[in-house]
Amino acid sequence: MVATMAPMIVTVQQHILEEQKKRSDATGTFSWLLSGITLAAKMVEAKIRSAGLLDVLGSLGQENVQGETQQKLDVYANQALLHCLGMRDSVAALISEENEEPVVLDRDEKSGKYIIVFDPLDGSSNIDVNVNVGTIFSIFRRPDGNKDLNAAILQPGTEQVAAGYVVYGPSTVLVYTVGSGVYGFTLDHTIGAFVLSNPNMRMPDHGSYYSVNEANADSFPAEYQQYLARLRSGGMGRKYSSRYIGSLVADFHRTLLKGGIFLYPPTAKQPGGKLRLLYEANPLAFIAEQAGGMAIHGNGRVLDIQPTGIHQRTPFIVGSCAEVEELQRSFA
Ligand code: P6P
Repeated sequence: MVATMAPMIVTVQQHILEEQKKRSDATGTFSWLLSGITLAAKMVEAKIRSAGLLDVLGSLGQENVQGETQQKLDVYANQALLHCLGMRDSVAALISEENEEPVVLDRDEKSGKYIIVFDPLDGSSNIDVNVNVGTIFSIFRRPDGNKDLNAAILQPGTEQVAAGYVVYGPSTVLVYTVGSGVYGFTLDHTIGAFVLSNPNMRMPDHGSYYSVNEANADSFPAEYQQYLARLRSGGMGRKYSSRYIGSLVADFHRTLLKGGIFLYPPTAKQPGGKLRLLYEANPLAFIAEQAGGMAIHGNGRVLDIQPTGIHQRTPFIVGSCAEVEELQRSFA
């Protein structure tokens, strides 16, 4: 009796190594970096899974650099990522939503080759009501010969070499791109590894959902109000439903899988938009475009924005080409 092989599984580590082989500058450093992210994600996931049983729910009674109340798990997730990535050589700097300034690890431009930007736990206020939350990351290479680390940190999104997110939900899914397509991996607890579950993810050309916080609608610029009115009235030739979870990674993941559009326009309270460019909009825009979708900030492409600060915000509209192009025409 010939033993049958278990069905072939591909872990995220194996997948990254395969992707690395396709690249002329493959050094293996990059896959080592990503393994730091997947390790931190497993640490965070373990805490979230048992959050109700441990004293990790609720707030710490202090605010982060954004002036937002820090949840206990925000701090834990941030420490996990700083620890796991800080141990990786070749990292020049880590930029986190939770840290006012970059954490500089290696100023030498010959050894400190990568800059990693992340939102350790986006949507964390939803944890206490058991709603999906996520980790978002973006990786840049430090330009050869770069002497000004700050300039290397403030590169436009087009310069990202990798981006991804982990959505902690009914299952824990890691989605990433290194610029040659988008791949999804589901955490298999029986082996403790992220296993390929969504090869070559494509965003549908159009969808039937729109996702926006309607409570802010009265203060949206006119183009957005007119666009949403057309969506609601079937003026774009199809019926739409509204879905808004209020956790960016969850709203984005649904849009990636089902199509449609997610919008966080300028509002009276946040005229420059609420979502952050470096560790929310850029990585998700890179993934959306790699999957055949689009991401704009109004009349321009998110990835083209030249950052001026590590915590700057931007209006963020992402989704299927049909829906995003229709909005973009309003700004022409
Ligand atoms: P609002 C969560 O706080 C977050 O940063 C994103 O995850 C989410 O998309 C957005 O804010 C929700 O903001 O103003 O609709 O509650």
